[in-house]
Amino acid sequence: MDSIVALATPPGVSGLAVIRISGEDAIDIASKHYLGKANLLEVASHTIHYGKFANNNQTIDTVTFNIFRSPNSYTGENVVEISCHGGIIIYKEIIKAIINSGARQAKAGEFTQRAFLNRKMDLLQAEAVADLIHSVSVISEQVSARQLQGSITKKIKEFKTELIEIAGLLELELDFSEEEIEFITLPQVSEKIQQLLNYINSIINSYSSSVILQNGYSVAIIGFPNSGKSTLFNKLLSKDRAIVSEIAGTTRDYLEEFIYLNNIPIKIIDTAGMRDTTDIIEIEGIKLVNSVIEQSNLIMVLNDASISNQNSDNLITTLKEDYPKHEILILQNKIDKIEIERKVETIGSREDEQLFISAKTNYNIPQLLDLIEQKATNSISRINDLMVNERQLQLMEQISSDLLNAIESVEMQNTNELIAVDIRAAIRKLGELTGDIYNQEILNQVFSKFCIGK
Ligand SMILES: Nc1nc2c(ncn2[C@@H]2O[C@H](COP(=O)(O)OP(=O)(O)OP(=O)(O)O)[C@@H](O)[C@H]2O)c(=O)[nH]1
Ligand SMILES: [Mg+2]
Repeated sequence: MDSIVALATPPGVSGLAVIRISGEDAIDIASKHYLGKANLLEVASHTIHYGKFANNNQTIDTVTFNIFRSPNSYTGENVVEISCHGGIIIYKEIIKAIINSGARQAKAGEFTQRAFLNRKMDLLQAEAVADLIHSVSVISEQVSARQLQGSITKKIKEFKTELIEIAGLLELELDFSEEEIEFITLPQVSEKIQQLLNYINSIINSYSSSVILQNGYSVAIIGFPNSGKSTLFNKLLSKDRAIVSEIAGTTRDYLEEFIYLNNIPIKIIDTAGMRDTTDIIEIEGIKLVNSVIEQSNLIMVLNDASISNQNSDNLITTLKEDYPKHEILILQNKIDKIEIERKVETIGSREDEQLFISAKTNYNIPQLLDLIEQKATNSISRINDLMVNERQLQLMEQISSDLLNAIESVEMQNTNELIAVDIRAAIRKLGELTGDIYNQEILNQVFSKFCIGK
């Protein structure tokens, strides 16, 4: 394959930058630019060579050439990694020179794609690489690292082997159907399939956890104008990010910021106050709020309890109707404004979860953060083996339905042939999952999410 080159580190001011070249001619191409003691064409794999990177006898930088020989490299091909000084000029000069000598600029994910094509890793591992690069939390990084080691692939391959065996036995019986030999009993078939089905379903169920780990657990602060949303937002972030004022309708757009609780990224979203309005900008803001709620994991309705602790009840009722699946937490704000005697009656009784706070004085804000942390932690508790992405989810759902069909087929006492059809369909999709079966479309889908240089 042709040789490709790209910057493997982020561009910008840094101590070092690493340029990676991969392909049959990688070492030949690099050696044309090396001024130093060794003969790069003959040096052993996994060795580092100090010297100058030169172009047309002009030194560009003092660098090291790190040599990896096929098949013992990331891509499985000959690989040279050139470590040069950081910055924005040097690496460009070096890449330009390498391209002039016969390599071409790598596309996004092309190094990892070659690693996959050379069987250095399967598709689930390749996807773990992308997840690792984009990891925003320790937990997702740990799951991706396990995935990269191939533990899930091993499990899936075991299940696949079992299914192939079952399908084989079922089909074999067809040849002997006259003699009524039974190689495997139908209850055995059902039980085996059920085991796999349970595993696949547990992974499907962990999808929402994966999404939360990747994008953050989203908490939307909703409420009437002036209830103190931006004040609370700033308190939760511990900085003055949003404008606070006594004028209703201060926040017109929405603002989002991340905090980390228990290593989970939490996206806090401050929104425009919800009310009937004719102000065109405010209407747009309120429309946006709906799209924000749609994507949030927790709705915190902030009520100005100094008006009344039931002041937002209409809003809460509407939210419950419009978003029946969303979790709602009611925050009774401005508790500092209420005298002690009234507090007792304000607390009242309510079936929804509620917390009394003062965004201004910080009253119960640490408790609120604890509560959010608890909810976020619960929401990701299901994740175990895999950071499930959309491609995997779709395949898993199809596999799940094939397996269910197979079990039903057994129960309906269908012919072995018919039962085997569903099992074969599941086997094929398991192959797509790990990348035993692939086509260009699947590869594009997987590798387009990578960055250039990986
Ligand atoms: N006493 C008291 N005042 C508060 C509290 N929280 C917010 N306020 C005040 O309430 C007013 C409105 O606060 P904001 O945070 O701007 O309210 P908002 O909900 O973001 O308002 P909009 O963006 O207009 O929808 C400001 O004057 C705040 O200082 C609180 O807990 N106690
Ligand atoms: Mg505001």
